[in-house]
Amino acid sequence: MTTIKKNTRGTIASVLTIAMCTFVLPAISTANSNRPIEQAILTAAPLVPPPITRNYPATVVVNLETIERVGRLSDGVDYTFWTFGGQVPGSFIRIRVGDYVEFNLNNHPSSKMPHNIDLHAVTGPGGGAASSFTAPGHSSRFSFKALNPGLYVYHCATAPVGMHIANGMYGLILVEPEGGLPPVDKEYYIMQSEFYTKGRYGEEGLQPFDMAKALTEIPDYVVFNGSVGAMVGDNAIRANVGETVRLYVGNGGPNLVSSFHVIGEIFDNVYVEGGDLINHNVQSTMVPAGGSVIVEFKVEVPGTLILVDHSIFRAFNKGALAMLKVDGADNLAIYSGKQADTVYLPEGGGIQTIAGSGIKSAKAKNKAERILFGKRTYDQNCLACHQPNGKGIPGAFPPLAGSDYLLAKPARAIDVLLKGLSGEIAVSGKEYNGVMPAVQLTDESVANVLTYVLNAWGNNGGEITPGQVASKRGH
Ligand code: HEC
Ligand SMILES: [Cu+2]
Repeated sequence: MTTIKKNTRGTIASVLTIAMCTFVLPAISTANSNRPIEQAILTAAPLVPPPITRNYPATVVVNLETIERVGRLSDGVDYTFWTFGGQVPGSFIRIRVGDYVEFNLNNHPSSKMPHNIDLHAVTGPGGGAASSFTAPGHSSRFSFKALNPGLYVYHCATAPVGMHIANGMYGLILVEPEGGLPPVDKEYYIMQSEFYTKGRYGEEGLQPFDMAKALTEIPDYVVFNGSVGAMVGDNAIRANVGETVRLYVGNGGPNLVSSFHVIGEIFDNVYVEGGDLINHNVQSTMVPAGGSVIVEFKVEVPGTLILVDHSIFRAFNKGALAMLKVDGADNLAIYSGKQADTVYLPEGGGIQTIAGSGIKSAKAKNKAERILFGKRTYDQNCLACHQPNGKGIPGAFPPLAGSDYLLAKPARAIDVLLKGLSGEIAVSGKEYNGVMPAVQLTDESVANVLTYVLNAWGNNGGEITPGQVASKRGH
């Protein structure tokens, strides 16, 4: 800093401009040398650099490093990420329309690959790709003028392009319009992308990239900000009741289109595809691979909002889920919380009948077969409520594993199945007050499923025969 000051004999303005920069490469800007020079502030997701306050263009120097490093993809799962700035997604870059950007791409000496950058904000061949092609341990510079405002994806475009993107090489650059964006209370950076690994979702260890899976476009992971759970629990993004929130959302792909949705909110404003068109009152918005969106909403009530790709198996089974925690006081006029939980008895309170699986029940030749067939009936007709392990769900569905109600009088269960059951009962010391619908099963199937239940999960055995069921049915 002192050296810079010693050499500077210009106006006070130029002293200030240079003093604000932490590290300035000698600018080689051709035209318009009275444009002030600034060092771009880069941030790692979910953080966003501060809004630009100047109302004139500047020369903005960007120094971005490509580095390959092992990191966490999910609990127990590591991946060798190729990154812009050491993180996935890459550093957020914020400039203003009309700015002249001097872009320095520095490829870390430890890299095994050459890398480059294609910024969708660039007007020029390859978005800068050829001009920024950089071997390990080298540095490249190119410059561009930001002609169009908007939120743009950048990514590596070194062959094989798909692989460089699949390994994590993408990020966002915001080109603010003249006059900037309207002020909001909170801004966050979120980028969706997929990972294609040799092992299945959750398979532990260092997982290599799987080209075959990438070609078929069936990823093992779909994530926000580079890993499963990057923004959940203590790492959730936050806001307070009454605040306005703006999310800069990108989709690095490489393949999938995102149906971006926030569970528990409605987008007041959507800058469609990151451009000028503003839509209002939107539930889910499409983010193309290699595209973006800006969404804005006001948080009115406290709680945890869940950010998802509403292609919903991606959210709950592949990782595309993040959290926005909203703190503050309840507003019961907008959202009441749960006001009642009562038993629902349609059509005036009679016990309902649910249709059986319709599978023709083969006649069991012996008890072992009866148990085998009974398990199939259980899986199709009982498992949803009483659970695969027979333990039920506390407060809702009683257990069949170790149920004193069942094991005391096994034949009573025939009536439960044929007629259904409702009202208060005690099972293994706990009260239940639910409704078990009558199931439409043949005598064979009732005998099979109860025999299975009596012999499963450590229950003490026994057999129910079709004859017993027939006599209870009364024919
Ligand atoms: C829709 C949910 C549901 C399904 C499906 C269901 N049950 Fe139940 N079951 C219940 C509820 C609720 C109760 C408790 C009823 C009460 O509180 O009076 C119950 C009670 C029972 C009981 C007596 C209590 C105990 O824990 O021993 C047995 C035995 C039983 N169910 C067996 C079965 C079998 C076998 C099937 C499949 C053929 C089945 N149920 C399907 C909800 C269900
Ligand atoms: Cu690359």
